[in-house]
Amino acid sequence: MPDFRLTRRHLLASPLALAACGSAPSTPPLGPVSPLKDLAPCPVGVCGMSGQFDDAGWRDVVLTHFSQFTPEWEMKMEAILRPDRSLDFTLADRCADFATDNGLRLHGHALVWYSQGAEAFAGLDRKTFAADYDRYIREVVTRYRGRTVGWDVVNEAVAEDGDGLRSHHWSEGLGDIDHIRRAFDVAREADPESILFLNDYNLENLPRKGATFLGLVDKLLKAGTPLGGIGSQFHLDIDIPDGQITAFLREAGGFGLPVHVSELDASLRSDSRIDLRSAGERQARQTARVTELAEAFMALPPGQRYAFTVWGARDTDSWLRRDERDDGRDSPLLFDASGTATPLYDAVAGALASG
Ligand code: 9MR
Repeated sequence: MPDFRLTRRHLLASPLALAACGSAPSTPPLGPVSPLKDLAPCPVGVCGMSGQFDDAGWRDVVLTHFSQFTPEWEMKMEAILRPDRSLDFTLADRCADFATDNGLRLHGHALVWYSQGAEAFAGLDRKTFAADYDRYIREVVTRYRGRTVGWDVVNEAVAEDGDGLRSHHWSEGLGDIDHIRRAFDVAREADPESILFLNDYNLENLPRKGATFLGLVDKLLKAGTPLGGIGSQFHLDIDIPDGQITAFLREAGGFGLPVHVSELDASLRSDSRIDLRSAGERQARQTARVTELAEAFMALPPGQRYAFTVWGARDTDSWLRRDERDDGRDSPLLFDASGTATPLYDAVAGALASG
């Protein structure tokens, strides 16, 4: 059996690694690259949508490189919850079957999210609101019991600017902290094995938000909530100061819980900012930040590395490419439209292989 593992030496000698050091890449990488899932000593995840299951190019990238699957939207209320609060599992089942049929670990995403479920729960008396909230969580988690390794139980609980928690229909109906505790308790009762995550974004980017999030983790644990894992999305800002990602991950790891890099992508777009840097300079910055993230993840004790998940297989699969500001050139992921490795592949492969 040939040994496909990438060594650090191999990566440092590659044109893409040179690009990361500041020189322009001379040629794109040639030929197939090593499967990420074979290089990494931990699960490597990807999100996907049921509409992609018949796309041969997508399947090839996903089944070659990844060992864990997060449904991009089919396990959210938008797919499962009908207006009368009955449940429709058609698409969620399709995703669970895709994972099972292809030997991928399944990560459930997401039970309670401030941005979903408001219409179906509007105008209910408190008793019905609470009962249907519990029922939703119980039925969804029970249906996939034994199939999910973990669930994002509450997604994006912290306020945008990090000043406390968000206010929304769930917090108004059941209380700020109480709706969170309740969701974890019901999920735990429905599935004693699945690891239950609190998941959020911009935690590395806004230290204040990171601190509020970790404060919430602490508070929940002290209150006996069955929170079992920390999910940090990492929709990365490539201009985040050096060291900030490492600092956040180190602190998050301090709880001793499994940590999930749950939705990595790194847009090259500058949006409203005036950016005079060349494309090469921005790419070098992007590669450096993703390298820092992957290395900081690998610095966690092995038992705490739940998974390193990217939010899409190919650049063209990214939600960022569906944004109206997109110019069709953003490359936020590890593979391009044709399934060829981007510089981010090397960044991630190098760090994961070193573990
Ligand atoms: O990428 C997802 C997109 O396809 C969905 O339409 C959208 C709404 O369900 O959610 C996107 O994923 C989000 C994730 O669930 C939570 N963190 C932010 C992600 C990007 O918006």
